[in-house]
Amino acid sequence: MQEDNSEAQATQENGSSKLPLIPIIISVAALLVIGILAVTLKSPDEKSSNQTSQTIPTSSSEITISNQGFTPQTLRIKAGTQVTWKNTDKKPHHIVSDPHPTHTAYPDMNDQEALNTNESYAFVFDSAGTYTYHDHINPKFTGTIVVE
Ligand SMILES: [Cu+2]
Repeated sequence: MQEDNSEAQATQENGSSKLPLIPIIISVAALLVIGILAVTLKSPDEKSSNQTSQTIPTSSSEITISNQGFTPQTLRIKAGTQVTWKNTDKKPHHIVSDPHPTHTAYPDMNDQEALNTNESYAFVFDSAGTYTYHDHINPKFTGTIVVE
């Protein structure tokens, strides 16, 4: 007898609880649709903000190396500028930070190997400061980059 009563109560509870489920399912489905729409609409913005947060240079500047040395010898740039050294000489040149021969002042900007003819090396200067460098193969060739 008691079992019958509990079953009846259970079915009643189930029956009565099924009715409010429908509006809940509808509202959850609506929230899901809104959420999916929000994500799909937001995703282009997130992609573009990710791109700007990467170390993409704001501008670029080129220095040439010839048998006369670096041109320009002193370069003024704003932080975030990418500097590209291009070797226009017949002989190789190796871009490294001062001092010679340890290159410890700004090791991040040291090129790993020398540039042969028409090869180039690029480095982005993110922080303000005065950076002096030289050609490790011919240390008389020196240059300065002033980052503002
Ligand atoms: Cu050196």
